[in-house]
Amino acid sequence: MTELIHYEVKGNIGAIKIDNPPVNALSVNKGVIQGILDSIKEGEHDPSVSGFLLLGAGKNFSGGADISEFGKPKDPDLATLRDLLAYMDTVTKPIIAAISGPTMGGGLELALTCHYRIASADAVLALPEVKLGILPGAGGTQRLPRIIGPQRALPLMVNGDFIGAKNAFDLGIVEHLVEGDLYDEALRWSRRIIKEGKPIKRASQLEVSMSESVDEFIGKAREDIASRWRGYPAPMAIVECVKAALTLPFSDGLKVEREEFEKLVVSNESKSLRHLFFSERQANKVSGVAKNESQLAVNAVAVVGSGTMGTGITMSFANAGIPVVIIDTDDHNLTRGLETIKRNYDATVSKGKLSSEIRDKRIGLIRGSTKLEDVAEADLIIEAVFEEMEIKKSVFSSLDSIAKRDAILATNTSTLDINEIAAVTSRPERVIGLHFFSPANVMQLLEVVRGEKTSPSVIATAMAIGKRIKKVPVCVGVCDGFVGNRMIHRYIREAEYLIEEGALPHEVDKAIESFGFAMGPFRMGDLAGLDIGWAIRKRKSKTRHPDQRYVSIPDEICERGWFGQKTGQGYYKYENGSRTPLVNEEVNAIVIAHSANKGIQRREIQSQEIVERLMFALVNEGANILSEGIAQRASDIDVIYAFGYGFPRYRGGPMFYANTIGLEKVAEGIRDFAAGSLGSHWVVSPHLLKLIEDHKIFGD
Ligand code: HSC
Repeated sequence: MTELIHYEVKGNIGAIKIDNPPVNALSVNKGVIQGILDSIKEGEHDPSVSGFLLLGAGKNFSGGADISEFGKPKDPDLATLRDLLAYMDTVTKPIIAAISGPTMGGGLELALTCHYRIASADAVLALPEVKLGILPGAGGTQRLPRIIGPQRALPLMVNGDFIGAKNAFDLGIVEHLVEGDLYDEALRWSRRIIKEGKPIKRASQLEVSMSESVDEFIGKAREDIASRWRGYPAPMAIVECVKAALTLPFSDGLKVEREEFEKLVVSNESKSLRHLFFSERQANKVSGVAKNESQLAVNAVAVVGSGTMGTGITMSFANAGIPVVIIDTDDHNLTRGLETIKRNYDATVSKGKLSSEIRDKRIGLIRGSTKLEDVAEADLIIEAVFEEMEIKKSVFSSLDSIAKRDAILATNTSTLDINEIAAVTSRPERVIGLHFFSPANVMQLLEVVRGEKTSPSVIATAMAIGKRIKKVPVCVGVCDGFVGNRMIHRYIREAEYLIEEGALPHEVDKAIESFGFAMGPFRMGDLAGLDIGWAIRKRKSKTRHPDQRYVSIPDEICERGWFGQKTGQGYYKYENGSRTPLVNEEVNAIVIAHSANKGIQRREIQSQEIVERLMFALVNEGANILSEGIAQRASDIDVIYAFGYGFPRYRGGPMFYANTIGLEKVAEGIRDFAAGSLGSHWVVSPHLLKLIEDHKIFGD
């Protein structure tokens, strides 16, 4: 038997412990499932065994099927999860699952097939397969509706929600909650069940019923999913499985589930989502930073600057329970910043997403100050002042003289050279970039920008603190715009070229939104505020080469005072404070006149060209970034785009998408664009060409 399963007979109980760190994944090829099956079979034939206890070693029961085995050959001599569960449904002695920690996917399906379930207080249950583009494929779609009813089961599976032990108990998934030591209590409880002669409860034999008509229930679910999950096939497939649970015998329902699962697991959507699952975890591994690198304790944070970024960053720390002082030497700005924070929290409370107690607790962790000296107690100081090198340098030089010797000095710059900022301090090894995205309290992405001299320990601390405040941290190197913004500039530039050549802003947005982005580039600009880019362009205008192709349409829009949603119009019109974008005919006229002034013959541009030009612009720049070592790996870029820029997750990020469609196709497309009359700016990235030459793809 595999070493990953420990089987011992404790009195009359056959105790089976899954011991496959780090999350007790139910691997086929490592023999984990076969080990459980063998143990149960052994106990079935052992007269001294009256029942089984199934539990996980370490911190959890099981994180589910081994995701890394999807799409790979399975050892035909070893049992699959379905084999195991089918056998468990025939066992004549009670099986009790003792659930602890994350119990997910196939792990929960295994528990649902047991006859009783008990859970420790730290247990977190979910059928999160939908997040990987698949569905619970080991009977979960048939058993959960039978245990808790379809109305409760369906949303849990469609959203992949995590629920705590108490919630699971209230729903009836778990029969008993354990306070003390899980193993001891589980043994005691199992013996009691057996002694009392409690019946074997098989979920597969439960009646599934509901008061509402099945057609009505399923019809509503289909409607809801069609509107909420465009581009994601798994949620609709889950509905079909639940319908099967409601209308077919258990064994036929399993067949439907299996068919739907097999279709999904080979889909590009699922491959993309699985790629992002592993990529997000891979991004935690930073070259030159050991796994056990020493970290600095961060118990107090200071944020310098109380504008949009400063307030959002402050909230991110308070939300994670970390005390934070927000500093602005201008009293008026500070008051406004603190009011913004309060308003944001109040809005969340009024939407019912936060209790007033938690709001008060969070606000209680935030202190405002007008004295820079108040950074003195902080372990981590994040500067979020105006994006101007001289201002940043002056702030850093002051911080260096006030902050504790071992404090980390971080900048939230989105463009400036961190090495230059670090150079004004006496501790460049403790200077790092923490590039938050607006709104910083909402957006998940955090670019951790390592300077030339940033120490491994500071990088490790920054990555850890990023996770602590529930961000997705990705470590990148220094260049103008780092990874995300450097690429997005190419994308926006291409969108501007497209409107100069013949497309209208709403046509570009429509094509990109149909591709799967939540918002096209022009709607995104309107939301972010067009004045920000305008100010940057004005600053950079002195250094712009006179021969460089430059689209002045955004400037012409800004000159009219149209900065987007906040002024009621930008590329679009927004009537009566609404956020619904309406086509702005005046902007269309500006665009058309602009092309005429430049002598550009406008042409009809198909959405395929729009999508390809914008996507290839991202991919090509991503390839350059990789060759310069600014991003450590292609998958890091995908994580940045999925978590920070609304790239459709079911396409896996720009680099994965390029792999999906083929790198040759990308290079060919770029060559075609370059051959066009206005395409001289297109040059295929040498890194992309090298990959093609070597028959490789991004990530190899
Ligand atoms: C599933 O169960 C399908 C079923 O319906 C069965 C279908 C039947 C098919 C039959 C076919 C015949 N597998 O996240 P962390 C790794 S689908 C493999 O940092 P945490 C992870 O990559 C699965 N590896 O830990 C990382 O590796 P690294 C449904 C897995 O403590 C390491 O573990 N389950 C893995 O922050 C640590 O991960 C899920 O979707 C897995 N299942 O969070 C749950 N899970 O160190 C996915 C993790 O090398 N997992 N790893 O980078 C999670 O959500 C989180 O990992 C936990 C732990 C909350 C479990």
